[in-house]
Amino acid sequence: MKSKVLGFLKRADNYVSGEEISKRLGVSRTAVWKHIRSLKEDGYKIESQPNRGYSLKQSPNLMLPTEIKPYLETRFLGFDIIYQARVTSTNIIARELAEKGASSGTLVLAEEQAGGKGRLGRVWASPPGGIWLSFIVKPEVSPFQAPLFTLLTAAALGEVLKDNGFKVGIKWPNDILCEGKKVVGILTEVRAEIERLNYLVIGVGINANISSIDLPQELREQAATLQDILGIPINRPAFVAAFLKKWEELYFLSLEEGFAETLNIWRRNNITLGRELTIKIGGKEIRGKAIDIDEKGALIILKKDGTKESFLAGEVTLSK
Ligand code: BT5
Repeated sequence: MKSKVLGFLKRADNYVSGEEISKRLGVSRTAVWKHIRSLKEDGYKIESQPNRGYSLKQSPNLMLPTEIKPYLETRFLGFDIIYQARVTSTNIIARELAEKGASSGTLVLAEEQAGGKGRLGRVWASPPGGIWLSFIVKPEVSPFQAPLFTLLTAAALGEVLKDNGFKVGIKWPNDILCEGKKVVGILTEVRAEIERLNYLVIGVGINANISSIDLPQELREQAATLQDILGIPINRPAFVAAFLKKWEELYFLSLEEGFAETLNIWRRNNITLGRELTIKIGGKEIRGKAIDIDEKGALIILKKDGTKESFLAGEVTLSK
């Protein structure tokens, strides 16, 4: 309802009366007034004049549900949005919600994370201006298919970044680079029994409207931000909605017809295949050439001795 009240204010050229909003939405004038008050608390600058009603003067540059919902074109993703300005980690919140039975598609968003998580306990720098989000999905698939959803997420993001004019390269399994530097990291967490996947939490970190000087010094060589590349900020709510739409499209396609097409999109946008690389996993370090990904999303490496080995996880360093 709050989004609908905001919709009236956004569409109005100037003032719109409380009476008109209340009539059109079928709610009381007091209810309208309460939503206006709540919007003001969220940071919307709304002027009220006794005989004219309300006029929206400025919207906050935040990832509020009321900013994202007007762009949403999904079938289930983002129907429930949990927004908090500052969190420890959106993945942690999404997992807690999933444990309490939150529905598939629940989206958690924050402006800033104090304890953003990478893989294997690594830290993800998450200053204000980025896109830090996690969502819960509950596909009826085997737990062994979980890694495919990281690739699906990278494929969807790659497409949306390209639509926005960026040249992207997906580095297996969970990074997206622009101009050779990391702009996106993906963290997929799984809750499963042996035969059944209970839920996935897909965490996505995008260095969107950040200047790289706001990233920790030690990351500046290896990380880039969309705002620095483009020279201007992106429309974060529109970008998030476009990503969720693309993600959902690949999700239904993959569940209905298998992951082949999604993996092809991943292949088209990747910078890993065909490259000499080192992969580190569990204290082992293997060198070789990446030749393909298989139907499980595993990276197939042709080793120096001519044998092949496939990896479902690992840390890849591309050779120059
Ligand atoms: C990742 O881990 O790339 C997964 C990052 C997922 C972050 C999202 S944000 C929303 C959601 N909530 C969370 O708490 N997490 C998810 P990994 O492959 O382990 O890469 C981590 C490494 O990337 C670090 O060790 C740094 O070297 C580097 N790094 C950290 N912050 C970065 C940033 N903002 N931009 C680019 N590189 C970064």
